[in-house]
Amino acid sequence: MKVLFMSPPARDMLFPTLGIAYMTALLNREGHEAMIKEGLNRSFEELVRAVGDINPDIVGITMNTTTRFECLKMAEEIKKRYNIPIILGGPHPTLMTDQILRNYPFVDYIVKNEGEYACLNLINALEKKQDLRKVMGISYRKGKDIFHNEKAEPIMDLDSLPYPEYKFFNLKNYSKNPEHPKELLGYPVGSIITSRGCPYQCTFCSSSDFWGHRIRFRKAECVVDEMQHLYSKYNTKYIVFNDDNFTADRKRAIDICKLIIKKGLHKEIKWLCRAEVNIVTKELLMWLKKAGCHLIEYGVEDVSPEGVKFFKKAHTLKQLFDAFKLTHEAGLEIRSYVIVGGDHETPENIAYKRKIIEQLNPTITTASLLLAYPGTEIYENGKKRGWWDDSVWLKPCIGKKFHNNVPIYPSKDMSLAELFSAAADINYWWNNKKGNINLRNMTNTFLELVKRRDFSKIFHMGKSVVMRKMRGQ
Ligand code: B12
Ligand code: SF4
Repeated sequence: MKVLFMSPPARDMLFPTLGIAYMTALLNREGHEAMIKEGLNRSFEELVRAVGDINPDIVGITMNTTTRFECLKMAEEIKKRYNIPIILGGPHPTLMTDQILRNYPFVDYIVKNEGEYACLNLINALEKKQDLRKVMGISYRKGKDIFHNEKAEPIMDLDSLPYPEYKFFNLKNYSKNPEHPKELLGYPVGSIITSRGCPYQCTFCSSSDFWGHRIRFRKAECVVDEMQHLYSKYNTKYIVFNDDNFTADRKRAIDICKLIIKKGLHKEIKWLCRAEVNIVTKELLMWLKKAGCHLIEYGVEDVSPEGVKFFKKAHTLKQLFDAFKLTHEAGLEIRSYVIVGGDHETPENIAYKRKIIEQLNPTITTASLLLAYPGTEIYENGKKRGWWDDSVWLKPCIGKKFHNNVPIYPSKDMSLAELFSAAADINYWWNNKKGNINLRNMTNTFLELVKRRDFSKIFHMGKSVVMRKMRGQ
């Protein structure tokens, strides 16, 4: 079958979308004709018109919660113009399957959770006109009825999957991102995922439910072969490891580093990864540095005992300090992710967070508002408290209660506008201090708010700039 995978229009992306690249590679290996039209730097009209030119048998769109309306609009238009069957996959359709099938008649199939084999089995069954009842991991509409099949088994041997197919991405388009190392701007950027699943259950995250609580790892050899493949075939000199926790198995992470060095790839490629502070050791960090890692991202989220408890983070303050100290000593840069908001959030807690960030001294800090994504504990909490219900996903979430089309989790002691200003303030304060203020990102946020006519946030953004100027920051 001729299958076209698509991502929605985007102006800025850090690296190519792995999910649709994996499925394209698998379908092609299994005898189908799969391809990708990516949304980066393409307009809505360009993407929809491409479907007419390519004339596929079926279109698959990758969708998360923030991109849901663009994806649905694309699906609707494609159906209207070409009457082609549509499959959706990704976090949002997995978590809100029934709602999507009931409300959007132009969506024919949803592939839930991990997509590779479920999608392949669906395409095979459609091609052979077989009964879909036996295809695990999918939901679908038949006439007026909606069917939800059994969940598919997780893929235990991730190394049996082919490498993601990159040839349909313009990898150079990702190379201009100011967040990437300056000396590598202009080189194609690659992304690799070496494990799936997460044993933790942070209250704001749906990742562990989506992929499973047991981590499935790829072998070190296979990971480094993929790096070699990206370098030899695409001249990729910058790679982002997209695992939720790249170092979850310390021995495997060190083995990957040793193999990178053995193959000499550390001289050619720079890379970054994400880790949890309670896992890293001096030895591990030393190997990461030697093997070309330049930046490690830690999910700090909050630092007070109340905050750590609210988010169900697994670390202590001591582990944070120890990990940051060792990481600095290893010569690695650090990005710390922090969250503003939660039942425990107060102006005093924010001041404490800032004080600890200063002591931890990361290279970059990214502070985000606490947003209630579907499938998370905080989303369910909010539902029980009557703050929102599932209908929130059906309409554009505009106004001060929302950010990026997702509800903001309210705090007792701070208004939503104060939370918004506090997050923007931390980002500006720390990143300005470290000399990495990114004008392009600030401008993009501003333009996005204008586009959504979110005047309350524009007001607070402006107010916080004026306040900073008055404080001489
Ligand atoms: C890397 C990453 C990013 C990158 C994006 C890179 C990119 N180009 O895709 C960056 C850093 C930019 C990013 C940004 C954001 N991200 Co993010 N991100 C991830 C992360 C860590 C890995 C994604 C990945 O590569 N996975 C590996 C591939 C193989 O999986 P996949 O793409 O999901 O695809 C599989 C299935 O979903 C499915 N599938 C996917 N698409 C399709 C399509 C079809 C047709 C089919 C059949 C199947 C299918 O099959 C695929 C193969 O198994 C995930 C967490 C995770 N572990 O997945 C979070 C995650 C996807 N991100 C998340 C969020 C919330 C965000 C942000 C909103 C954060 C923010 N506050 O700004 C933004 C949104 C950006 C945007 N506009 O979409 C959430 C999404 C939750 C949700 N309900 O949508 C996740 C799940 C993390 C979480 N903690 O909950 N993110
Ligand atoms: S935030 Fe990270 S550590 Fe926490 S559950 Fe999600 S993926 Fe796991």
